[in-house]
Amino acid sequence: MNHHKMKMAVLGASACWLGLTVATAADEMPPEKSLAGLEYELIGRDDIYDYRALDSYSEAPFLTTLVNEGKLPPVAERLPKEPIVFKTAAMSDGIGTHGGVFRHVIGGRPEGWNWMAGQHQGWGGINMAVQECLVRQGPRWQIKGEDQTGPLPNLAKSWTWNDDRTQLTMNLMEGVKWSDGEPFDTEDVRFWWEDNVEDKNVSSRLPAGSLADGAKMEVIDDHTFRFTFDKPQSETLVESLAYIQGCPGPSHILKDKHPKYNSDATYESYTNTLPNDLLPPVVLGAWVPVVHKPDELVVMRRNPYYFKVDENGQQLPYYNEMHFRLSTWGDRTTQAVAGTGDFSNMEDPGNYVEALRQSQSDDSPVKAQFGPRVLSWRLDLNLSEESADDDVDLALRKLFRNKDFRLALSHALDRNAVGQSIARGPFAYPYTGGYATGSPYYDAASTDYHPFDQDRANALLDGLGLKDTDGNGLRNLPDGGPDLAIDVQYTAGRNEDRKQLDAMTSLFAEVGIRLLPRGIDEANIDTIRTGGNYTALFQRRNLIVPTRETCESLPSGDACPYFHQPVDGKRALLDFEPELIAAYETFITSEDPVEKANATKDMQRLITENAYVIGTVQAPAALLVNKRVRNAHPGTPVFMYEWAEDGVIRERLWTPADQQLDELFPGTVAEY
Ligand code: BQZ
Repeated sequence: MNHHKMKMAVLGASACWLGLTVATAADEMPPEKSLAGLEYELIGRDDIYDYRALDSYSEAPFLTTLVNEGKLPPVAERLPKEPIVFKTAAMSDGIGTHGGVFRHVIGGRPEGWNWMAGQHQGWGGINMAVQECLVRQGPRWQIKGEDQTGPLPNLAKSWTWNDDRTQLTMNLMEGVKWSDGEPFDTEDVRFWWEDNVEDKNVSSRLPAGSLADGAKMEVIDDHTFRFTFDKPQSETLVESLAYIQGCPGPSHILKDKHPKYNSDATYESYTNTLPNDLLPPVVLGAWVPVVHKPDELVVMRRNPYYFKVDENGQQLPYYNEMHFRLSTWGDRTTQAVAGTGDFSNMEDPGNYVEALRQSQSDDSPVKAQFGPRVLSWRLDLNLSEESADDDVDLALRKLFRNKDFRLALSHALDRNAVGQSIARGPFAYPYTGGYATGSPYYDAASTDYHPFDQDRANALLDGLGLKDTDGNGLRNLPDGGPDLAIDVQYTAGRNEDRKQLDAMTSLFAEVGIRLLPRGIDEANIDTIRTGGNYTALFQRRNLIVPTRETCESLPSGDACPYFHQPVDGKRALLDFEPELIAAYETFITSEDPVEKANATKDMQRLITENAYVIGTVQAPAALLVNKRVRNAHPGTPVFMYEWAEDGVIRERLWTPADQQLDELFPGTVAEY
């Protein structure tokens, strides 16, 4: 069967120069076989939680002791007027009981506690255990289609639009407190926005100007604030205020450290003002870090001020303690399968066969079930000419900015071979960029596939005048330049990344291009990515929902995407980037579902036709949760609107008393 569909296209400049007639072909994606086996019932948007005052509240019993000793105010005073109330009917195992430990294993290391300045806490659910955000996306996987109108509320309990949708007024929960007992209010939100997001000197996760063109914020009162936009926006825009972009930090701690309020401070000192060994940080999250042993363990204790309860009035979370063993991502799966860890997003296809085999037996501590393909890997070429380090780098970036060059790389990839290099079997499916097939926005017909075709790759490279001038088997940069060698950084600790890079290195060598892979520490890869400090970067990225970590994949602001950043505010856009910017804008501004869907199809087409990134493969993932853990809904996907750590709603997980693990620090909470 031949799926190829030919289409005439405008001739590339290089092809004209050679006097060749080259038609670019839009190839269709090969048929996909899904491995997804998740089953669940869809529920209404308000079925998971609401906001209301209950007649009475209770707390983890050890907290009552602390209250009696005068160390904490009574629970009713620690909770907001109307806490978030998790509904029993939506809990797969029902109302829980306090106590015990939940054990995570992660491959990351906490960078620091100042997430407002872009620092991460080590990923794998540790960021999300300390940060709470204006709205929430994770649990949306379970919401039925007609209720998929936008994000779920969280710190912002409600919001309204003016008639022409140029103003968004958000109402914060009243009486929420930080883990040190100080009030959370609009001053924290103002500080987050004005002095972090909109301050270009701070590497906020929501880069300045990227929420929407000309967005401004004003405070109305202690619990009300308003965004004003240049153009009408849609409900979709509010999604951008979920994790990791819309999560305020403690202004009462941070303001004094910020250069705007402290003349002795610098932006560097501000970013590093909450180093990873300074504990406990002040958080809104369900657990507070109390111990950090580098490369070993982070221990967190329950936050006595957490603003959520169950329908019996029991304050959440149910677990008293959370452990994050600082190991490797591969070890996370190994330990979950062995039962020494409670949770893993199984995301290295190299482990799948063995993990599946072990989890089949009745006495296995975990069960594994695949979701759709949401993991996708790609090579990001740095498209910024302005930030090139030297002449060779500049020559490379000029090539990267050429569509024929990017397409040549893409056609040089035998994606089946790349996939088989990480795991034999049916897991990997080709990926040429854009939305992964598991995304609600994926459209196969708008996806340009780039089949493995070395002749085509060679013709494109020849067309660019890239010849092997010194006869060593590698093409040379133009004008008698050195060998065409591309330095590629990747996360050293991820086997699945390294194996793909090995396969890519030999495939690119076959068309005369050398890849020079350089493994980077998990702790540094993030700063390298967001700072655009690389020639090329190979990594797993999830473009599933376009409003999430948008700057990774789309030109949502002047300094986005990360792989095409300006220098001193200047950059030369590629010819299709304005169209991509327009498509994203339509997506966040339009209220017409058809227009929105077309905008995501446009994004998909523009990204893949132009090989904006060089995608390799995409694979499904499986979530592993220990069977002691209750309320882990069996339908939870590893990733959909957010990672499973958010989607599984950890504050609502529990373990029956007789199966609870011993706590390392029973009877204690963080002390300030
Ligand atoms: C999941 C996730 C939760 C970041 C990180 C990590 C960083 C990226 C990405 C994943 C880890 C886990 O992913 O691999 O399964 O637990 O943390 O946050 O790869 O390097 O920067 O985007 O989320």
